[in-house]
Amino acid sequence: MIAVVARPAVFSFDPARAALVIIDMQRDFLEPGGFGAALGNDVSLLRAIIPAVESLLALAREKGMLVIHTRESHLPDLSDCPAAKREGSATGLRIGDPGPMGRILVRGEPGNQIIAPLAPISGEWEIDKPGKGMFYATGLQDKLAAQGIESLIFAGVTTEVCVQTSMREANDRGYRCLLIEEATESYFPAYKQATLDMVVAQGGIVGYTASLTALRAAMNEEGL
Ligand code: C5J
Repeated sequence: MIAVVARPAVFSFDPARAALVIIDMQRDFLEPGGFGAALGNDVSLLRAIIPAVESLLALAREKGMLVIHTRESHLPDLSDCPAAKREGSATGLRIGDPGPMGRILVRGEPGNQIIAPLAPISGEWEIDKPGKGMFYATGLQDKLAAQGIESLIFAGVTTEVCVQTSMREANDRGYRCLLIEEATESYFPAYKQATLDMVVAQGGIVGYTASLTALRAAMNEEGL
């Protein structure tokens, strides 16, 4: 077992039964000229974590851990996009509309691709999710069960939306969850901090958080 110095307490996991989950590091949320920027968000905040997520991904690959990449995306006919989600934005930009990088949040469009430095490689899982959470309408739970996965290490964007929703879904399904602090970000820094605090409140009600340094130190200590 690997023991990571974490909040609110030490997080222990078996790397053979753990996966790294990188949430929604897709071009539309991170690149200038994408959907996120078109909504008026400062994408430089999210871009700042790219080196940390790259390091975390390299660590997981080096240690032979399962890696899962998610994308928030919808089918081209939008049959998996509820009307409430499509109509929900007050910005005037709707899912499926033509955006700066192709149709907004539609599978296969340029803006829906994972950013180049984090591109999945062979053997890594790619999960297209129509919701905020990674378990909703994806079949992921069965795939994880078949693989014997018990612990999930989270990174990605945005902390308070798709990352937190996915962690809460995972927590309800019995997974041990660890969020890597410098590998997640929000367009609203206060929301990131609030989410980190919420996750670990009440003795780790949703899970644990730790620095990448602490995770790396713990994995190297075990001589993996
Ligand atoms: C959002 C996400 N913020 N990946 N998606 O709509 O958090």
